[in-house]
This record gives sequence, structure tokens and C-alpha cells, in this order.
Amino acid sequence: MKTVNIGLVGAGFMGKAHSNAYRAVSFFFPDVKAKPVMKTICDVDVGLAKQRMQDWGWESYERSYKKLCARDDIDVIDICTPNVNHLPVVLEAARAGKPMLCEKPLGKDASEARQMLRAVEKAGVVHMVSHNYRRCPAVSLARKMIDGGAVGDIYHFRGTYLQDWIVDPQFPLVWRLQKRLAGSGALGDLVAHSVDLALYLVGEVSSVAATVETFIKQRPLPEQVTGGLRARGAGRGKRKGKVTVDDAAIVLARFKDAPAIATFEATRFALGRRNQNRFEINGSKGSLAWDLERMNELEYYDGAAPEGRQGFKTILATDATHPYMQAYWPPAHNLGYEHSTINTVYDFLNAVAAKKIPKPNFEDGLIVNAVMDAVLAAAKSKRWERVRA
Ligand code: SOE
Repeated sequence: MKTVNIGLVGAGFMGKAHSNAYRAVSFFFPDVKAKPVMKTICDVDVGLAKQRMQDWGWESYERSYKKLCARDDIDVIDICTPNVNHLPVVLEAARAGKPMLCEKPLGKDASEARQMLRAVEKAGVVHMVSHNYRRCPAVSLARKMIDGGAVGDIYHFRGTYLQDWIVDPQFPLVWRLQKRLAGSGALGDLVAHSVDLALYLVGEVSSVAATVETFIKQRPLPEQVTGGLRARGAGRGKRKGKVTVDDAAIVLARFKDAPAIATFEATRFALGRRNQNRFEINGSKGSLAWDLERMNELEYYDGAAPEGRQGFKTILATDATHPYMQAYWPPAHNLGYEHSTINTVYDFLNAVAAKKIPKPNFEDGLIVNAVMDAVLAAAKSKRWERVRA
């Protein structure tokens, strides 16, 4: 069995999700063509890197991503940092000739994504973007059903991604709320997922109209305290900073090679919707709908069902015949959020072993970034804008 030494950069939430995936992938997929060795976790907060080495089962820790990329005992780089650091780490990994998996969104904008695509193509390395929701079994099943003609010609794609974690005005000004660190707000964090699902299930977006909004424009500056963040000087004349990204975005879209039309909506202010990533596809022969909060289920309306028997039915995508499920449990022993990343890492490692570029790769990441650039341009111009990848 070929083994690959993994170097992971970024010890936050995505670092945890990817670390779990490297720990679990060989257990669930013993046929994985490149077995990962959890060699080194890297973070600029070296104390955090050391702690997460112990917590998550890495062999060593490192502060410098440049040193990590240069090491001969590191075969693959996984980028789980805040968006601002995707570009420098990708460029360093490409210079070192390392295959890589990068979290979404690829860049803060299309210009960064273009630089990263050029770098990996020049280096001739495997590259993939971790749009994990494609690999929820129910979503992969939707793709198979669409390919099999279950919905016929597609008229609508409707994507919504609703969260509510920053409704409290006292929530501090974290990196996701700062354009120089994130590139955009709900747009790049959440609409990016919906646009990638549309890319996977329908096709490439060609033009958009949009509006964005920042509901709370100033927030307390954060300070790093054990176990998380709280407003610096809480209760003592808190200093505030400007929110420089969108809190919510609503988008109209058209597709390049399909007559379908789409809407994308994302917000961090849908009080009560903790993490509702949802899509619905309506076609000439049927409809499909999926909701991350019920991630094992795919809703299917069969337009050909006999009169009097028509209605949405729920397919529980947990049989061994459903995508990825042969690796897990008997039917109806449901999967969770973390399995979408385990499935992503499984396909990434197989691509590394085969030296084949998987999907979604940096070309797809650039397309998603270009859509988001067009959304921001459309929100400003109040006109339809073309997507320029
Ligand atoms: C925060 O909005 C976040 O962690 C996103 O960054 C992830 O991509 C999404 O899957 C869950 O929410």
C-alpha cells in the first residue's frame, strides 16, 4: 500500500474536519490507493499547533508553512487556513511540487484564484478544492439521477444557505467579517457552496444580478482568549471595528450552456437556521431537493408517477448502492457532516495516487470565485454582470 505524508496548514475548524478525515479514511475505505500518514500540522499560532498535534493525532507540529512545504518528508499539502492565506500557501506548495487540497473559497477573489490555478498547472501537480457537500451521498445520488434523466430538462436551480451565528451585535469582528482576510462575507463563505453545487448539478453560471447587505456595520474588536473569542474589554468601553463584508447576499443567475435560471441566497442573519444549506432543482420530468439539516435524505418528485399517486417522496440515501455508502453502515444508520469530508479526502488521495486531477479542482474554484466577483460588481452597478473566470 502506497503511503503519503500529509502536511496540514491551519488548526481551526476546517483543520479539525480534515484531520478527522485523514484519521478515518483508511478505516472506512481500506481500498484507498494512498494511505495518509498524519505527519505535521502547521499553524502560525505554534501553541495551538502543538495542542492540536496531541488532540488530533499528528506526529509533529510546525509554525512555518514555508518550511513545511520544503520538507522532503512531506508529500501532500492540505490548506485549511483563513482565506487570506490560501494564495501564499498554495504558491509555496506548488513551488515545492506538492499535490494539494485547498479549502473553499479558493481565493479571496478571482485574481487570486487565477494565480493559484496557473501555479499548480505550471507545477503539474494534483489540485482539488474541498467543496465537501458534493460528496454527501444524497447529493452524489442527485447527480446520478440527473444524469439518468430523472428530472428531464432543468428549468430552475434554487440554492439557499442560511446561518445565524452573527445576529448578536456583540459578536466580535472575526476574520470572516473582514474583507482583507476573507475577501467577502456570506458570499464567499456560503454562496460559494451553492454555486459549486449548481456547477456540479446543472452547469456554469454565465451572468448575475444581485444585492448584498451588511446589517451590523461595527462590531467589538476580538481578543483571543482560551477556548475562543470574546469582545476585547467586554463591558469596559469596547473598541469597535468596521465590518467590511456582506452579511447577506441574494443573487439571480443564468447558466452558460443551459436554459435554466437560478437564485442563490445566503445570510448569517436567519435566526433559527443554524446551518441550512439547501437546493431544489425543477425540471420537465421531475424535481429534486436536498437540505443539509437532513443530509441523508433526497426529496424526489417523479412527474411520471400515476395520477393520484404523485408527490414528493423521500429517498434515504444510505443503502450500499448509494454513493460512498458501501464504506459505512447498514441502511438507515445515517451519516453526519464529517463524512462529506472523509469522502472528499478519499477521492483526493485516490487522485494523488493516480496523478489525476479530480473535481472540483482549481479550475472550478476559479469559476466560483469569478461568480462571486460578478455578484459584488452587480450589487454595485445594480445591473446584470457577466462572469469572467
Ligand atoms: C462558516 O460559515 C462555515 O464553517 C463555512 O465556512 C463552511 O464552509 C460551512 O460548510 C459551514 O459553515
